[in-house]
Amino acid sequence: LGGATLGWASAQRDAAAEEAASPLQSIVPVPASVTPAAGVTFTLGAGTRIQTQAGSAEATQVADYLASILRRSTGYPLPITPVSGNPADGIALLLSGAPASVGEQGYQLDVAAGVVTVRANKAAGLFAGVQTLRQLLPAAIESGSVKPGPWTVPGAKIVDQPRFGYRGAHLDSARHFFTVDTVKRYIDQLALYKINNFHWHLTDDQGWRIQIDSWPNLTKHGASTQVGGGPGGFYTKAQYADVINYAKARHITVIPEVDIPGHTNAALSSYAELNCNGVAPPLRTDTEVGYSSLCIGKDITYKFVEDVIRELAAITPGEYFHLGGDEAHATSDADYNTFMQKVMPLVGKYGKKILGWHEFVKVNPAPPVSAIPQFWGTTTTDNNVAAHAARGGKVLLSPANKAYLDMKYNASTPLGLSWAGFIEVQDAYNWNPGGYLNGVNESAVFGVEAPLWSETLVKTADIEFMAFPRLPAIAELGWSPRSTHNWDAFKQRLAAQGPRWGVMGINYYKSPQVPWP
Ligand code: TNX
Repeated sequence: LGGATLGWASAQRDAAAEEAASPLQSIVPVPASVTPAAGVTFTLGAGTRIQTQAGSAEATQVADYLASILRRSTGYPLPITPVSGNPADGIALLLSGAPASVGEQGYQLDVAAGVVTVRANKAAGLFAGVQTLRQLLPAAIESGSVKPGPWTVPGAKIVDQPRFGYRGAHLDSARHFFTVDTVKRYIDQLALYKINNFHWHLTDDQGWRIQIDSWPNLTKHGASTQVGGGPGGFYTKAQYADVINYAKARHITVIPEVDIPGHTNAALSSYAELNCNGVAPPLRTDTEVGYSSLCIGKDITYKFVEDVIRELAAITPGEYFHLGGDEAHATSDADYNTFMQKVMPLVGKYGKKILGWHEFVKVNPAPPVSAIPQFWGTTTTDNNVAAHAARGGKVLLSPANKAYLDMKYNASTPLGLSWAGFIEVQDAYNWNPGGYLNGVNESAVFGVEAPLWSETLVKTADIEFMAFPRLPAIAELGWSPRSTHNWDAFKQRLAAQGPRWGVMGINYYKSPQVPWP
């Protein structure tokens, strides 16, 4: 092959002709452009070093991350050194020389016989390039113990950048409590597929999971159970900060969600004064929705909400705060409107922008145009969401019948729910975020997010079974150009991920739609 950059499709064909199962054809999400370099191979060896952009702590952090993955399975020392001049050996991570077109999150990856170079404009791009490099190495690179190798990378030039700046995953820690370690493991898995936002559902009817100093009974009482009646749990502020830092080192921003005014039984049970009748209801461990509401007419409700937003915003570096706002069936429309008009400005007061489940955009006067509705419906028309887009607002897409990772794959799936239907892997993949909702075209799409509700999920293996392989499908919809969308090609790439998940101990669903090796 010459030096000319080929389109994705022709690169696929040429690579297919040369080498049947090249890792260059198996990258998920598929890169915008891959140009194989025939006959060229880089081999990671005992003497390989990782060079980073001199003087960049962020680039060095990416190098540390890469080294920590590669050292485990190769056993090589992989020292990290600042680059000087034009790197001629090892793996180089450079914040120079990337095309402007790859933006802040994209990268260029060049694999030559002697040197692998990742170039990006920002550290986020280096991090994305490192995820691609991981997938170009043999599956055993993901092993937690030393393996023999050889550690080869096929020669190529990859130029890649995301379709949407926001690619999210959500986890419900309220219905069932998940330990910090479980959350971190999921965050590691998100990073592998270039997801850059973690939406953390921290409160619901069955449990309040985040320490709030000014309202201590929220966790003392409100965190003490979960669906099914187990002991529940909560995150201290220190644990929350630990997760935020862990995610940040993986270029993932944490978005906390406090779901109000509905989905609040745990809070109402913790403080009698938050109830209109002054009586605290018992804690709930069932999975009903739509029965609880904060008391819209009481002043203390807004003191409570402001305290929570203030304390949580203060420990949240990300731009967004998620207000929930869904399924407020126990709140009248007028009360919902009153509530949101009072509460939305509090998010701005503490320096954050508003995210919410899409119902909140119905309020009048309309939310600020910077607010983002997260569409979770099962229809392709929503007039209030379309009106928000018509005002110039952006929309986050999580259609429940496509993107909900808690829906069963089929009738015999042991976990999950089915209110939005069954979602096989092909269903999760076969939709176009940029043309899904009427009145919400590509330019109005903020991004894509895969929610994972936990009514039926209690442990890491459960999370993984529902997320894999659908999470990578949603990740690809968020990252890869629309022109690459092709189920037959995607299912092959997905199949090639299976052995990696095997090495990583990920409990994935072996969908019959995917030709697993
Ligand atoms: C609807 S999606 C809910 C959640 C449930 C979920 C289960 C949304 C905004 N609300 O409270 O956990 O369905 O799939």
